[in-house]
Amino acid sequence: MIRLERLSAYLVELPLVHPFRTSFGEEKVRRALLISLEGEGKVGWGECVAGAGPWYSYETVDTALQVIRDFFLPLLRGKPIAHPTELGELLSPIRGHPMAKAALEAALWDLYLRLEGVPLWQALGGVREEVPAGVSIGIQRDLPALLDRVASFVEQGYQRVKLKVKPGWDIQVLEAVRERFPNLPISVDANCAYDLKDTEHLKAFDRFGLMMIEQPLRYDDLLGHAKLAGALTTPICLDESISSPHRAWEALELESCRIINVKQGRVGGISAALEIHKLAQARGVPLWCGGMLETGVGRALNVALATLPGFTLPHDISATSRYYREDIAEPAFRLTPRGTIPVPEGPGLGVEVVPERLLAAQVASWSFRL
Ligand code: OSB
Ligand code: MG
Repeated sequence: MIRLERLSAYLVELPLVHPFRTSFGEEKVRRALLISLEGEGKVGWGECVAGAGPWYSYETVDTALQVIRDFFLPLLRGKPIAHPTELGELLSPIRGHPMAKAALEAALWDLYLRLEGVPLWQALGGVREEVPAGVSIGIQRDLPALLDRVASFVEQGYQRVKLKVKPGWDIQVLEAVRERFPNLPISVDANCAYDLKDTEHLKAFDRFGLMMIEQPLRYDDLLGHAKLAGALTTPICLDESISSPHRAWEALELESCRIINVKQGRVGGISAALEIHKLAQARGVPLWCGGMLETGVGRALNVALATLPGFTLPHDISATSRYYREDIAEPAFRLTPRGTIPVPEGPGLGVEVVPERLLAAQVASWSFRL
């Protein structure tokens, strides 16, 4: 039994090495909320993947902090926990807020496994010690800048590139990149920038031999995606639309997608991600692990998840240096010459938060007795 003693929250800001532009905006600095749980003499860490504002999802770092403080804490107080999978039941009265729940669940798994001395990837049933790395490339100033960027990542050894697209930055982009890199595995991510009325336009993507088109339509439009899927040969992958295991089930039943991008934060945590893994495996639907420009804490969790057998496509898991000059956690993630990212070896998440770096990146912090 773990008696939890303290929950702390740290709002940090890390400047990105390169600004990241998508169809919904540009990020120059990653604002992240880190959660730590103390108990039985150890500390576990979790990262909340909510953004600074409600653009990718309705959650923000501030809404996450609020629900954790006002609604999660009272449910946790005075309740010893035998295993992290008990958290779902404890938090079941709370509707929504998957990213806030996921951050807490991550910290609990990390604490639990540090006490047990077991690495997360092993506890989850991982089957590989390194995962294939892809890289997500934001919308650039112009085509030459994009081509340079793609060339640099291909040279580094990434196994596929994902290009962010939107109306006005799509067909010409694909023509240019495909011409220069005829055999490169390429996917595109629209972050909801198109409409079902754009079906004819989207059909033009089919000739570029893309691995998939990610989230072309609205975040809540499973039916629209099912209709679009019937018109395209390029497989549809859903990201924003898969906000829970139940939504994954609906999407699979409706045939809204042939591939799922799993982000444990978006779906409500590790247990929810494992449920989706089970659903997808039963139907032979391939998964891959998405990213949210996480710090090393969140990335460690993504790497562990990506070792599961159903995660078969290259992930949005890139080297630390692609995101940050200096991360708050150690060791940094490095790309191998094989284009993979190795799983950290230590217990739990397998990375350590460096106190001086946390302090340097910190904007505010809170601490609550449990
Ligand atoms: O849509 O996959 C996305 C980053 C922030 C928010 C949404 C997305 C992304 C990425 C980056 O594509 C993935 C990464 O962390 O490398
Ligand atoms: Mg996406």
